[in-house]
Amino acid sequence: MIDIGRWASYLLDAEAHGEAVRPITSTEPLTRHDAYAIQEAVISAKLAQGESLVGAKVGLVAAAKQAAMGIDEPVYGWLTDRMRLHGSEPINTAALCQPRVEPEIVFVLGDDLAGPGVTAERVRDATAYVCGGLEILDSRYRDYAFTFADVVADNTSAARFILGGERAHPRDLDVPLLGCVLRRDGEVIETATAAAVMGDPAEAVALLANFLGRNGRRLERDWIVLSGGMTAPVALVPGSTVLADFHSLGSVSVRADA
Ligand code: OOG
Ligand code: MG
Repeated sequence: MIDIGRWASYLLDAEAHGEAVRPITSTEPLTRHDAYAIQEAVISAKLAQGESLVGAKVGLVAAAKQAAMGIDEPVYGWLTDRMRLHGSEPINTAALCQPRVEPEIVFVLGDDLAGPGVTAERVRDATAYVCGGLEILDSRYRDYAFTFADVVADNTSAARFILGGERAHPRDLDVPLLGCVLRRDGEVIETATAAAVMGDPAEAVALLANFLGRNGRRLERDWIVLSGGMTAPVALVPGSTVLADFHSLGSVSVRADA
């Protein structure tokens, strides 16, 4: 029997100390079910410490992202209020293990979305607005060396996120055609269009709602949903700034402490 609580504490300790650890599966095998049970225990512990749930994320959906991580099965995780960055506050990288940044199209919901049967069309109906965003990942496993089950247990590397200030309704934009240029200290590092995420990021949100529906959970009104990194992630090195320019949705940036 897997000790769910023990592995949840293992990951929470790594996060608290900003020190990456060995993947769980280097000690014992985990099923997909075990992995999501550990993730659930990690989130429950955060909620018990006073954090609140503000949304969810789907990941490993774009081909560039899957290739970068060597995993081709989508994953989901949870977002809490403590992960959200506002404005231009710099990130204290010393508190993190090994932050990386990726650009995402963010959906903020105006209605609940409960699977099964959710389609991209339903996602658009339930969306209050989309905006550009950056997810700051911070795998608690050394060098991001993990299996599908490890990364699921680790709440899919979720650490921080920041939303851009410009909003639009997905019906007023051609979302798959939204281009994004990712720069680090002015240099272009990655580029993509939103179609990199399952042809349309709304499809990834539908996938997420349908995943959750299988476990009796739903996406809720007012939640923030990160629809998946559009590009390979870039390292957030101390003293650097990563900026994503989104067509029609303005730019979002994150600065790391020197
Ligand atoms: C896993 C998280 C994946 C995405 O958008 O693809 C993810 C990782 O890359 O560490 O958030
Ligand atoms: Mg992501």
